Order: sequence, then structure tokens, then C-alpha cells
Amino acid sequence: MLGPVAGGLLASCSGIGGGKSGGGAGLGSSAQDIASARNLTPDDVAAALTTFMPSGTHDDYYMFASGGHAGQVLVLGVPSMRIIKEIGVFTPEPWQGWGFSDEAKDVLASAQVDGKTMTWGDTHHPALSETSGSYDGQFLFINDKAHARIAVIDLRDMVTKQIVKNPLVISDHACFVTPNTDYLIEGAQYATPLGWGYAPIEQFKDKYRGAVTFWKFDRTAGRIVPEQSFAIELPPYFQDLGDAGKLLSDGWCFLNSFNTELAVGTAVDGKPLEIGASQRDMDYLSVINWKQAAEVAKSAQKINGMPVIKMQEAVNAGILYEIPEPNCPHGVDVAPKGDFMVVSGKLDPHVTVYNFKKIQDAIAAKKFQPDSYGIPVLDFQSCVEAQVEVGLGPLHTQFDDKGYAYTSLFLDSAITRWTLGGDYRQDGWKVADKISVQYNVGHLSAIEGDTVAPKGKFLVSLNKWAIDRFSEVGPLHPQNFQLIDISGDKMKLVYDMPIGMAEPHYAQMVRAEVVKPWKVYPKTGWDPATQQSSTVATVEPTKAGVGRDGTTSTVNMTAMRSHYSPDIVKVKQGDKVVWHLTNIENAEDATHGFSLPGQNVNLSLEPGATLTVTFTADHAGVHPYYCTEFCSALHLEMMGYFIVEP
Ligand code: K7E
Ligand code: CUA
Repeated sequence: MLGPVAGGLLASCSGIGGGKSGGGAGLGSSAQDIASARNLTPDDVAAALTTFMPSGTHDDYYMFASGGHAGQVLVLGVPSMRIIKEIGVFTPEPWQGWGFSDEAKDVLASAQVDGKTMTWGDTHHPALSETSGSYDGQFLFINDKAHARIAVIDLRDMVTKQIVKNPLVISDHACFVTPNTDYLIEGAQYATPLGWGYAPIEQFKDKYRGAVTFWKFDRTAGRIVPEQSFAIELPPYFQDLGDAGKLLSDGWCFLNSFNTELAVGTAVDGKPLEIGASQRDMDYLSVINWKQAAEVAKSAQKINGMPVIKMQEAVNAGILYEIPEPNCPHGVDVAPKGDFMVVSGKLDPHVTVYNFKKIQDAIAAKKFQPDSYGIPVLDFQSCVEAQVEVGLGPLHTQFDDKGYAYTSLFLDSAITRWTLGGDYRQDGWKVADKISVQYNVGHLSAIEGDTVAPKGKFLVSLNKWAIDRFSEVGPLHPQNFQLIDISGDKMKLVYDMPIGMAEPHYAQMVRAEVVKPWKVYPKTGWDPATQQSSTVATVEPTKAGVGRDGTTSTVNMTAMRSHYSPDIVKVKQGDKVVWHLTNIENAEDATHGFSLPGQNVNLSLEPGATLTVTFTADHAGVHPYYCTEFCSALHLEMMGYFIVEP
């Protein structure tokens, strides 16, 4: 039953339950009645009021979450946690027609692996573009761990524009930007011979390598420029997550690695990899001067077209160092001022905080010993600022606007809030609060929590297991996003959100006003692939029609409520058909679909867009095509006949 506190809370919320009556039998007519009927505690009521968005109002924040091995990106509104969109990236996505138009097929084809088009990816780390270390709302990048690919999404229309395949490695993990998005940094994951060649597994130490790739980004073109990108060869330690330095540490980046034991598995080592790879007390954090590396790369030899700075060259140039870090690390996160690097070793209950200035001093004073590849390993004690005992299985860390850090604890299923020392807070390096989550948290995401200016307020715990939290759906359960209010002295869990679509590893949250998507395309006849006027658009229905040249039939079609022009399209069996469609509407939300049976054609034409499909009319017969979006009262009539004459 609702106690006096909840009653007071409700009473103090002006307008709630005030005098409304006559609502019928249901739960009751006032907020007080509803809370009582549903047995809600005062905390429940406060949580509901924290996340509720009255109909028609917009969320304060966007969350961009990876869609795991569904290969997509999810867009959510926070604090309501409503899913607003799923962006097709590595996997065809029928709602958006992603992967069905010639334009989208070109993007997926450009990302081929060894000549094969992959129809899925394993997305892990979304990275919003940054200007001066803050999200600028222009682009979103995301990696495909399975194939070492990086996708570029333009946030004006939230459509994938480019995918690049790493020519050196076959799997990746880290994906993060430099503070002005000059480079998108991709760390390899599992070591292989560079260039995806062959070498016996017994020659792991000598022939297998890791790498970190610096993809040059051209903001004006909105594209990665492979010709201006480069990589650094690394030891065959498995590179894991990374983060770019900022402000004080701008120009540097930090990349975890595990399996510095060089374990490969039972047949060679006599023990499984996970045992072999967790024997030493320490692994290595790579510390890399990427600004200087960009200069060194100009004279580097190429592998598969990519300039690769060899380890020895990197050591000679003074751009590559390592620092011991607690065994089996996962996260490395740079504090907002760029002064501290927070590392979590999964098997150590502490987070380890390195001081950038101390790292620089250790380099200058040559306090290092080479590892077995000749890379200088800096003295651990000389670089460490603090270690904070946060709990079991620490993974990732985010920051807020009050000088707190938040670390996810996989084994404890909890999040620890702790204080940053230095000039962030007076209280030194201490645990401040801890909250249980359900269950097995991986990443966590705070509002702009990995930028130079975190905003605090909310944190989302991205939990890998949901177990008992939701209605049963068979043995495959959803993941569980939990929204946590971090604005007060104690963290408060306010919402559970099931994600019934693969495992969202990482997510980033940004203030809504930073992202400025278009409502409709800027001009009628817009090519979303180039973000310019299309060269094959038809913007007048009177100019639409079918032409035939040899055995190629070209269809120039317009779509508007509620007809296609032309509506009857005749071609000869065996013709190559090039079909251009333009949605000539400019009304917000007036999207038309285009479904052509038997040809795997399924387009989504947003207002203004021009798209093309090309296929061979191999089946003589009558093909009714139709619009897949319920666009008007006469939507069912929005159809036509594609007639293939024998
Ligand atoms: Cu699942 Cu960042 Cu790939 Cu951690 S990662 S949890
Ligand atoms: Cu257009 Cu339905």
C-alpha cells in the first residue's frame, strides 16, 4: 500500500490526480488510486515520474546502441528508453530497404571480405564524431568485430554511407575517434598473420601480429579515406578496447591487450586458451603517439595497400610504449580532462588509474625495459596514480559532471560510483556508492560520459543477462538495459528495458539538441548515397515512363500519394531492368515503399529520395507491385503491374 511518503510525493506533483474523476472501473481515477491499486512504492512512483514522457513530447537524450551480432544500430530516447529506430548497417534491414537498393548493395559490396558479401556483422562500439572532444552530432561510426570492418552513418538521415574492410586483420574490437575526428581508430582483436595470410599456429610468436589502424576521416565528404589511413604493427597480444587521449593527452591513444602469454590453445600449449591466456599477473596497455605516427607512416611500407609502421620503426620513433596492467583487462577509459587513464583487469577487484604526466615523465627518464618484441615497457609504479577497490569483475568506466567515475562489475552484477582525485574532487580516490543491476553488466553509458564534458544525470547499465526480469519468451532471453538516475547522492534504478535483438555491447548518449536530423530530404530527387541531388531522379510525373535500348529497359518512376507513375510497366522477358524511383513528396513522414514480387526488391523511399534497383526480368508473367507503407486512405490502391512479355 502507498505510504504517507508516496502520498506526499503525489500530492506535491501539481496536477497529478487533482480532481479527475469518472474514469470508470479500472485502476482508479487518481494517481493515488492507481499507485495503491498497483501496490507501487514511493520509489516506484518516483521512478515512473522520472521516465514518463507525456504523449507527443520528445526525450532529452538520444542513445545510440550497438545491435551486437544482429549487425545494426539501435536509437533510443532517454529517459523513456523508447526505441525510436533501428539503423541497418552490416545486415540487410527490410523496413528501411537497407541492402535492397543498388545504392545500399554498393555499400555492402564495398565491404566484401575476400570477395564475398557478408550479410551480417557483430557490432560492438558505436563512436559519435567529436569536435574538441565533445560529440558534434554529425556522424556515428561502428565496428564489426567479426570481420574487422568500420561503418560510417550520417546522422542527418541516419543511414549508413560507407563500410571499409581492414586489409590487415580479420577481427577487430576497439573503435573510437580522436577528439576532432581526424582519425577513427580500430584495434585488432585476435592475432593472425597480417593481411590474413597463412602461417602455422606453432609460429604464433614470430608470424602472427596484432595491429592498430588509423582511418583518416574526411568530415566534409563524410567518408573514411583509405588512401590517407595507416596502421601500426603490434605484438600478437590480443588488442582489446581503447580510448583516445584528449586535452592534456591529445595526440596519444591507449589500447588494452590481453593474452600477452601468447597462448593459442590445447593442441599446442596443452591447455585451453582461457587458462593459458590468464597466467601472468600483468598484461600490457599500449600507449601510442598517433599524431607523430601519422608522420612516420608517410614512409612506411604497405601491406595490402595500407602503410604499416613496423614495431621496430615505432619503437625507434618513440611512438609506442607499453605499461603493465592487471591481467585480462577489458576497459581503458580516459578521464574528462585527459589526465588519467582508468584500466580494469577483469580478474582484479581494483581499477588502476594511470597519470598521463607520470607516463610522460617515465618515458623522458627512460624508466622502461623491453618486452620480448623490443617494445619499451614503462615501470608500473612510476605511472600509477591510484588503485581503487571497486568490486569483482570490473570492466568499463564512464564519467559524470561531478567528478565521479562509474565502473561496471561483471561478476558482482553491480555498478560502483567512485570519486576521482586530482583536481576533480577533494575527497581523493574512494568508493562512494554501489548499485546492483540485473544481471551481468558489460558496458555502461552515461550522458556524454566519455567526452571532455560529461553531463551526468543518467547512466544506462547494459546487462547481458535478463534471467527473470521479463515475460517468458523461451530459452533465448533479451538483454536488459537498466536506466539509473545518477543525479542524487544515491544512484537509483528507474527503468528496465528489454532489448530483444542481440547484445548491445556499448552505447553512447548525447543531448538531443546536438543531433539535428532532417525531417525530409533537402530536395526532391535526393540521392541518399551521395547526399546530393540524384542524377537519375524524375521529379515530374509527366516525365515518368519506360524506355528500351537494346535489351535494357529503363523505368523512370515517381511515387506520391497514392500512385506510381507510370503504373503499368511492360518489358520483354530477359531484359535487364534498371528501375529508378523518386518519392516526390515533401510532406513529413510521407514515405512510400516499393515491393516487387519474385525479385527480392523491397525499397523504402523517404520523402524526396531517389533509389534504383537493377535486375533481370527472367520470369515472363504479371507481377503486381505495391507500396508497403500505409501512406493514405487509398494506400491499398497504390500498386501497379509489371508485365514481362514472353
Ligand atoms: Cu562486449 Cu566493449 Cu566488445 Cu565490453 S565489449 S562488455
Ligand atoms: Cu504509398 Cu502506401
